[in-house]
Amino acid sequence: MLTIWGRTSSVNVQKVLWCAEELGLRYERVDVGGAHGGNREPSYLARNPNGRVPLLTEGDFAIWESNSIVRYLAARYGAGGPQGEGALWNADPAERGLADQWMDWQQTTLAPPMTTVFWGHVRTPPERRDMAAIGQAARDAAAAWAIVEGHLSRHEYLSGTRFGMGDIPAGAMAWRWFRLPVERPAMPALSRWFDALQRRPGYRKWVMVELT
Ligand SMILES: N[C@@H](CCC(=O)N[C@@H](CS)C(=O)NCC(=O)O)C(=O)O
Repeated sequence: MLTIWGRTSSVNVQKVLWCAEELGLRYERVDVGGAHGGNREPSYLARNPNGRVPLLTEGDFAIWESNSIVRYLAARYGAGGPQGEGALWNADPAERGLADQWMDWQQTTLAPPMTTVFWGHVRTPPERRDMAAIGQAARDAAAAWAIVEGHLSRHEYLSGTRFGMGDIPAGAMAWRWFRLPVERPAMPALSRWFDALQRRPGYRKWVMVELT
């Protein structure tokens, strides 16, 4: 049985839950992290020494880091086609490499400013907000989204011609971008992609939730 460990308010947990829905997987979920705690327990740390969520376990196998979990699920359960292709997985090394690129980029470039904006507006009381830092992060995030806009003005999806694993990490963050009270420069291709994501049942179920 697949078990996804993590609170549903975490964007990194949302990626994994959305991915599992895309693949039509059966899984159980356990609330861990935030107010639920549990992620500093020795039994949890034994499987995820990083002490963060999400964690995915499958029997004795344990894997953490959200994007690695998405890759694992896509490769294991979404690659059953005759050419090794599948629902989320592209067998062609070049096309899969581009999906990997967007996944790594989400972690390294998009997530830092988005995290500052999200925490500033959603998880920090108004009197304690550093508005200068939040404003700068919002501009940095807008510059990062402009890179996505450039790609999406030439391609249907981040993963290429069809939806794939490369769309999941940035796609999960897009919901926050369009909900947060920030100035968003017009990005028509980004909006078109975001509209398409909102029609996906797994996205609706796990990502399109109130920001908390
Ligand atoms: N790079 C990691 C980041 C994991 C992470 O920072 N998770 C946060 C939630 S988004 C966490 O565990 N926070 C502590 C907590 O929830 O108690 C990943 O993508 O999985």
